[in-house]
Amino acid sequence: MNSLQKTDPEVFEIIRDEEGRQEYRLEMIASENFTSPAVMEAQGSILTNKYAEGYPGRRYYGGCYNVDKIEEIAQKRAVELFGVEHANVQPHSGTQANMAVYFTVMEPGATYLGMDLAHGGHLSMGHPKNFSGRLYRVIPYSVRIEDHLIDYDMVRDLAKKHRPRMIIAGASAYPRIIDYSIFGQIAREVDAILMADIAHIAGLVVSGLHPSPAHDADFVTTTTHKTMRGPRGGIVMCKKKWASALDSCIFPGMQGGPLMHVIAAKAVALKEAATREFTEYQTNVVKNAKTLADELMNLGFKIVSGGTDNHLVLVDLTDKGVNGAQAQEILESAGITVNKNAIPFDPLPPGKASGIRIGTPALTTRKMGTKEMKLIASWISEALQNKSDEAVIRRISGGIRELCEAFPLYHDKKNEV
Ligand code: DSN
Repeated sequence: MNSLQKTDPEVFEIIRDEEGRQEYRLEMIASENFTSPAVMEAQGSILTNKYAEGYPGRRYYGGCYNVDKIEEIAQKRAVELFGVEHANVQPHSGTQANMAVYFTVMEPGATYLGMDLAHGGHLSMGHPKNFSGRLYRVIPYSVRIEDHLIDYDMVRDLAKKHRPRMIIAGASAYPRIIDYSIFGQIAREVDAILMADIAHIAGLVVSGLHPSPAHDADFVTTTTHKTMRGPRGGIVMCKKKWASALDSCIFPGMQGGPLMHVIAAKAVALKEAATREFTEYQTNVVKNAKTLADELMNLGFKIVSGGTDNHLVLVDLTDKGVNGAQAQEILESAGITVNKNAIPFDPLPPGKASGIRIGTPALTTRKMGTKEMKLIASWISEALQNKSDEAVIRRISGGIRELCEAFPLYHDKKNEV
């Protein structure tokens, strides 16, 4: 960091402040995580200097022989880890990965089915201001009112009625197992393409803790951060028959030069994800989320769907006298970072929302376990009940600081520097 400090002390100081925030507060955004020092080293490497438009062996620039090897390693590791026929590791993000699939299989105006954003879907699955909602006719499906599980009958009925070109199985705020075999059956019944967006659960999928869509889906998209714990970025995987159309859709179709430093970091993360330690980590992520959900229920909170099967918990605050936005702010002041989130059939607009989404991937990376989850649940409850009591919030924030000190972040990295 020395040269950054000299060249740009302003940016250096802000990064240092962010280091403090990450170190001493509880990071519970379900889509965030802490990458390994090795991933950051690859991402911060001189590969950022290289242009490499095209694909390994077929570049538009000279001097690509090293980055070719890196991209081939990343592709091979993705194919092996996810058990797929083809992988493109160039998408800059999860939304770009989804866009690549849409552009590969649909013309503007085509119809697709996606999970309703208000029921756990993602911006790139049909938000009216996103390309996904502006270019296509989106038919949203939702969860059932009685148990908050995906309404597969509704998916089938809508698919038969609208005959979509594509069905998307995937979500960014759904705490339960997604049944890809039912989605696959429905897609086959109506001759639609099935795309699974596993951005949130990819780490669980490769660790065998969530069923894999590799068999049923024509395309699988993911991000490489979140539970995968790699650099920010995306990957698209598909059956062989789509490989060449997909690749040319990504380049030259929608992206220019790939970010080779990020692709190197993806390769490192994919290697890490193939280890026994990673499977143990994912097992603990789920264990921690279940403990958090149980403990919050013991403390009188309503949890969407009555629990969780994965890395996240969706808390329904409708009977707590605070909305999601207020809860996010109160918890932030105590030192717990979460995000406001719509709950199914939410009476409030998304800017306020009636829930919060809490995830365990980042704290589990710090090696926190079920004991710490119970403590955190009690702090969440206490903070929300005593929102105007500064002494209580101060006490909780002091407890959080001590807890964070007991589970230091990146201590190995600091020793290396
Ligand atoms: N914004 C991410 C999330 O928080 O779920 C998805 O891209």
